[in-house]
Amino acid sequence: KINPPWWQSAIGYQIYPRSFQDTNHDGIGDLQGIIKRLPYLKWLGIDFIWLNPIYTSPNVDNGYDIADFQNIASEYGTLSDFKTLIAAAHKQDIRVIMDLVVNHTSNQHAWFKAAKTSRNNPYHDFYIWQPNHNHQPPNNWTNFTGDSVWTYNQATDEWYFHLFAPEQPDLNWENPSVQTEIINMITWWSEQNIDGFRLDALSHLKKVSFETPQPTGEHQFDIFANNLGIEKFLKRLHDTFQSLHLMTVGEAGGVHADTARNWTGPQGFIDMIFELEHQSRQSEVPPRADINHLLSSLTTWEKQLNSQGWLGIYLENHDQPRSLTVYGENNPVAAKSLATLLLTLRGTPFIYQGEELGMTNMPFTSPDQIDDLPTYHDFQRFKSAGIATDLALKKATSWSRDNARTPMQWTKFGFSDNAEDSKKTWLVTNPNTTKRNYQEDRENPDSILNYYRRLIHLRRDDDTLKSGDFKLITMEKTNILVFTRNSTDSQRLIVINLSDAPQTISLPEQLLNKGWQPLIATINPIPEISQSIHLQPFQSIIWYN
Ligand code: TEU
Ligand code: CA
Repeated sequence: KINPPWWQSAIGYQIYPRSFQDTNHDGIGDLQGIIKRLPYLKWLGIDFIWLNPIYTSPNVDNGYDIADFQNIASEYGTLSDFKTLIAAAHKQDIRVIMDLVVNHTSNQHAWFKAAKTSRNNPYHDFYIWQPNHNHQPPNNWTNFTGDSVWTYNQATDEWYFHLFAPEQPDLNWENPSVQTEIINMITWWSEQNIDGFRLDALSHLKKVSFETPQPTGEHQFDIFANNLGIEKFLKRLHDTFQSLHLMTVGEAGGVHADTARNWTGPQGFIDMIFELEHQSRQSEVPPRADINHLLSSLTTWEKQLNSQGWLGIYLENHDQPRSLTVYGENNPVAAKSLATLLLTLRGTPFIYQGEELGMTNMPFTSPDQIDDLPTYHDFQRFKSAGIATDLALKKATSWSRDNARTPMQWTKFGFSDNAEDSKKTWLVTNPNTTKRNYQEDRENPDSILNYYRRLIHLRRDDDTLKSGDFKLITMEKTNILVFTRNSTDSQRLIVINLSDAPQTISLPEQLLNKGWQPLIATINPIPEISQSIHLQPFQSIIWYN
């Protein structure tokens, strides 16, 4: 038997550096803060961390608009702090992966500043341009932020292309010099001893012909994802990562389970894939995601990738509202059931900072509290449609990315140690930090945090949970998932109730009399295994044999 690569038996933790831990009282999280919390991550049982972008950036999109790929934003610290962080993490056997944002740069990047000055500038062809005719954008495509993909540039009398904000011009991957520059940059980071990359917006690198009509409705963005020809770019990146021994997890919006085998698996371009299909997108008040959609897409991916590829499993990240709010109506027991789902599927689990504390969406009370630009634009759109301020704010923020970005709740003051500091954080602290925070929850054996920790350690020591096959047993009841994980000589039976009602499920004949022993549950006592099992609201259970 070949030993699996390290990342297949690892548990990941996503850090949003801006909100993780402030150490110099400026209201912004920093690298020293991450160093300070490494012992916590060790205690929790984490194997590696993924850092959202910490590069020099004007922060139009909180670091996803990079002005200098090879420098650390001064509010986070220095390159020397970064080296200290890597060394300290490695000393504790915690690996570090960075965010690689190469679909676009900031418009403040030296390349773009040069590119926009003249059609003859050597950097002009680093970006994507179309000539100007009658002051009309070259086509009518809408980008991911809801605006035109085109912005006019006076100096060259051209339009440049951007899938995100106008301050994030897309790189021209057809240009071999762009590829070479990016590969040099990756190599440089590898020399700083990092262990891998999360690849941002990876499926969007290849653009289709600008004559292509844009579909409407749910397929609107299909023309931006996984386009024919992307293989060339991915192959070149793959060869680089492979030669540098860097692990990769690629964000692959618009890639579907049936075609994902080209992406991950033995023949794939990346080690793991972040699929985006299980997410719900809506702006309801209060925000409620479709749990059956979550469970059915996750199981579709699990079945499709069994033994042929590897998923990065996540329920939260910096782009999504808090899972406990959208799937669990803020009921603390639901957080434990969500933890059970996250940590028992086949794939590498990624915990997003604060998820393990049961952090919830932020109850925004004023438009000044909004940071995320798309959220602010939504708010203005609702207002100009005549919706009253209060409701417009609720609608714009119920699904906002800001919900996941509020400061980490270490103490009753959030990520600060005192009341004064906690008043001037870059983004508001959720007021429920007074009741739900690390300091209190670590001492409470029944806390969400301690349930996470037990489950994490259980998975770490369990080869069947780490690498056994996934087999769906049933999903026929609303908001309930039953599956097994199977290795040659052992099985795990996992029952997850994500409904707020008591439920009775029936097990198929072939699963009875298997010598099941209870392992852990979100609520005790654990019922006996029989043809029918009664579950309490949000009760989830793991058995082993
Ligand atoms: O998000 C990318 C993203 O969500 C889209 O590319 C997605 O594939 C598409 O909406 C699917 O329909 C990443 C980061 O996670 C996000 O924070 C950044 O704002 C964005 O890229 C731009 O860099
Ligand atoms: Ca700071």
